[in-house]
Amino acid sequence: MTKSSKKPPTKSKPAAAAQTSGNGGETHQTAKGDAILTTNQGIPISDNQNSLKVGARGPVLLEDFVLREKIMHFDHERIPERIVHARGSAAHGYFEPYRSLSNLTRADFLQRAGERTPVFVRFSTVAGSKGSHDVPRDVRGFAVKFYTQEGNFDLVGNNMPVFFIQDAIKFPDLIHAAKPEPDREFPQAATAHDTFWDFISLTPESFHMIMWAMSDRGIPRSYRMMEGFGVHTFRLVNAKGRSTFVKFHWRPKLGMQSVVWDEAVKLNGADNDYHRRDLWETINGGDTVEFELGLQTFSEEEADAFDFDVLDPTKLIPEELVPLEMVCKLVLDRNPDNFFAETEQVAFCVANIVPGIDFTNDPLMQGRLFSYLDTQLKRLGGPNFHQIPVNAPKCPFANLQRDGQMQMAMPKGRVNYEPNSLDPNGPREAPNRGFVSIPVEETGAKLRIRPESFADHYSQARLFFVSQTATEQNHIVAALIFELSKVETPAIRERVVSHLVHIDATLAKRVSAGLGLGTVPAAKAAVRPLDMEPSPALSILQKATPTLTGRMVGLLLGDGADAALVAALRKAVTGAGAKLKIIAEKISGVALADGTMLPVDFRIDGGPSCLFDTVAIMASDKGADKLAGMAPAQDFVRDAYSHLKIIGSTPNLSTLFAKAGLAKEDMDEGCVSFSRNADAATFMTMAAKGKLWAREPKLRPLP
Ligand code: HDE
Repeated sequence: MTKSSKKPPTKSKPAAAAQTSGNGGETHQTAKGDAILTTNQGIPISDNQNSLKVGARGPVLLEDFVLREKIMHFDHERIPERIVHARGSAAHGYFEPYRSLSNLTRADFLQRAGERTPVFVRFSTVAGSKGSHDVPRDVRGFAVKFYTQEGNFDLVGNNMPVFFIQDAIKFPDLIHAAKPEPDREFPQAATAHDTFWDFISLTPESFHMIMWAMSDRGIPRSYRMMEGFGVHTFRLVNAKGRSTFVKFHWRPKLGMQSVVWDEAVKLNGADNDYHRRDLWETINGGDTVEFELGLQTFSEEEADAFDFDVLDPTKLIPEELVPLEMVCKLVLDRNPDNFFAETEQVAFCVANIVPGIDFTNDPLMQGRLFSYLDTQLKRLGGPNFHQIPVNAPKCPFANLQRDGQMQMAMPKGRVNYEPNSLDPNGPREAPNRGFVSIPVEETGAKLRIRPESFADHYSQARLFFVSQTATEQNHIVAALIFELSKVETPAIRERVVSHLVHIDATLAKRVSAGLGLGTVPAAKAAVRPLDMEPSPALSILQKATPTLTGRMVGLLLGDGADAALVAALRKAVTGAGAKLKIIAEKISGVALADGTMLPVDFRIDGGPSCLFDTVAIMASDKGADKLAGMAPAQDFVRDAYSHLKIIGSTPNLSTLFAKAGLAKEDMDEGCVSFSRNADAATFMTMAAKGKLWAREPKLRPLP
């Protein structure tokens, strides 16, 4: 028994927090207007600190309904996490067409230029659990719920335009293989292990997606800086019933940006919530997150003429073949009020579609049409999850479905069936406005078979690889070597390389050399791969334009830095639409040469350089000496250099650079000296170009 437990009972009375009731957010208040705590039954609670006991030290009574209700509710706070895409972050916003798309679709929300439709968008990783880190090498989910006036349309996409498998029946196998291995439950949120690559090596259709996943698209810098895709071919159907095939593309306003692998590894340690925080803080700070919607539209006849099948989700349509028309914008401008109620409970469903949009026979999409409703039933516990505010349509909705767990609606009257004559004002079918599936004719024998037109597994993987810059190709080589070096079974490594041979001979040779393998014979290919025209649109770097908008600049300050230099940098950073964060020895502030104390955002060991897009370091001579002796400052410089960042620094920091392992000859064009205020502009021009790729081969040589 502890001493304190023998003390006489105390009654603490901190201010009671407002307790809102579940129904409509009404707050229970005292006569004076102070909010009071109540149970879920509305009974005022007199003491929220002590359970009901017999005497001060006696047993707790079963009749303590306040305790039992509170603990019962707590015990049930968690719902099953998503089997895939468990970790995600979301935001509210709106969607707005630039022009009417009535020539293509009768979808109500696409008829009028400038008309806003509310949206809720959830970004996610795929493989990791809810509490996993934000920057694993992984695909990212990009799911958009449009609350249109003709019901909810969910475009449940990814940040890559193709997928690993061609048929939904393989999805459980793919995900089992990618998730932690079942006997040991590791590795978490990582594909670098035997079971994943075993499955991949035996599934040649996955190799196009593997090229994407091993590219820098697998390690985005921010949810704000990645593309999104609907993946499958959909249909748009206009008022005349004419159907046009369509691929949906999201393009980030800030341009695409990724991190380098070592940066991702360090980010996951430095800030587990790197992407979540980035999205939240951007919107919380009053900025918006914007994307454009682009459409690739094509007819049935055009589709028939392609070298690939548009129903095959392992294929994309090169933009050079079907150009992209940017038609709408998506603006995210409001964070959720409550993560659980909104981000966790949001239920996307590929089958949520509105009149004017329709499905195709893509067998992956067909499987998804079943899966999402089924998974929501499990996660959200019953058939009424559409009534949860984040899932409910924002247009009137009515039918004769009734009852079920957690029914919140209160239908009146005796009529719960249709047709009926007893409720003439009840909901009726709408033959003209209602959703009508496009009457496609389907015939054929009942078979478990893949079409011949799905048999080419390597041509587009090759297209992707040859469309990358040398730097981006190096990253794919490095990623494959990294991942396969974590695979313990040599035969799996070899089998993967046997597929790479079909994609690109040098790619296979380089990966093989990196793994210490000799010449690996090619796997058996169903169809000989074709050489397609390279598509620059598939490369991040070929599309990049210099910018620092929406980026973060980290300024490490030692004692006594020049206030004018700091001010010049701040002005340049703000002018470029970026944010400046100050890192220093103490969180309480850092003294500048003119005696002013500058507020600090990060203590030095909590603000490593991997958190920033570009960095600067400034100090007085004395401050520079002190920084040189601090390991976190040395790491700050070493990592910034190794992550190919532009580094601005005052000239007195050479000892710090030397201690970080950087000799004079390592000082390249990415190391900018700050001696005059005007140097801030030179630094910013350099930094806007992004990473200094020329530095990379010397730091991370590859076969
Ligand atoms: Fe999903 N997927 N998926 N998926 N998916 C889920 O639904 C599934 C696929 C995607 O932020 C689950 O609510 C099957 C492709 C996103 O809440 C589940 C197949 C694409 C999200 C499910 C696929 C996606 C999910 C798990 C193969 C890109 C997160 C929780 C046939 C076009 C949505 C849930 C959110 C979530 C099934 C393949 C995107 C189990 C069976 C291809 C963005 O229903």
